[in-house]
Amino acid sequence: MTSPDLNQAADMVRAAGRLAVLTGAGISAESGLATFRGAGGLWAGQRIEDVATPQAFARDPQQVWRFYNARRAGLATVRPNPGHVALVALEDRLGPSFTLVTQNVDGLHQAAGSRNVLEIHGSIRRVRCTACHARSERPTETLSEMPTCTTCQGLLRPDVVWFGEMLPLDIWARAELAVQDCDCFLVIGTSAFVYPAAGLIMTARDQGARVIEINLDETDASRRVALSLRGPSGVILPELLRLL
Ligand code: BJW
Ligand code: ZN
Repeated sequence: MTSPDLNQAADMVRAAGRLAVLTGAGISAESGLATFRGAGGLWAGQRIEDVATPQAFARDPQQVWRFYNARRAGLATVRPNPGHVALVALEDRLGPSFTLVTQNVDGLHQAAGSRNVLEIHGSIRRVRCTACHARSERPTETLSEMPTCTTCQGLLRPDVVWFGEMLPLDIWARAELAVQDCDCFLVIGTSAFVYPAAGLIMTARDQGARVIEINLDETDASRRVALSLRGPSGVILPELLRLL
């Protein structure tokens, strides 16, 4: 099934020398992971803005670790969906002219086979010591509610970016450069509520890129984009790819 909008999107993608992509929690929804906002959001009864903060961790690290441990355990059984897989195929076609920027911390792009992923909000599969700042990969093991560093016994935290924290500067710089330099920008499965990630949409638009949104619903970004494709990314992305 094709629509005029999908054909137009395919034209824009085909014409793009350089393509950048921004993904959010919505691309992983069809893998069974909850999104942050809206019905069935992640932290029952509480807003993510109130728990994903350094203040919440300082106040009650066990409660924050319970939240992240539950999500880490959930990752053991989830698999990438056709949306993730379609982005691998786009990277295969475009090579270094393709940049994938993700707000997601779930690692599903890499699990699908994407090679060059800019994780601007970190990774739930990694931990970081609050004392010596050493990072380590802990992709699958079960962690306690007060996990400690094997080197210095400091309290570990998830290696993710909470509200009020800086994004990893080198990764963010690469994301900004790619968006400043792209001809077409695909914005997939994000509410465009959280900055500075949402600001990339204006960066792309202001430098003349064609911005295409793929989302189930209208978002804060919808009125700023050239084209909105409404529907599940796990269906739309493979269809788009088929038209290229
Ligand atoms: C589908 C679908 C399907 C569903 N197919 N679509 C004003 C006041 C105070 C602060 C600020 C302010 N203005 C800006 C700020 C800064 C703040 C911010 O943005 N706050 C907002 C509340 C306004 N930002 C920050 O603090 C950032 N740092 C920063 O700015 O540094 C500079 C600074 C330093 C010091 C002081 C101040 C500034 C850091 C932001 C960190 C965000 N971290 C989180 C948690 C990561 C770890 C974890 O996962 O636990 O990142 S919050 C959470 O939101 C997570 C996500 O990456 C992020 C974005 O969410 P996303 O991906 O868009 O998900 P949803 O659920 O919102 O949307 C899903 C979408 O999918 C929906 O649209 C659905 O319709 C769609 N969908 N199924 C297609 N099948
Ligand atoms: Zn340490």
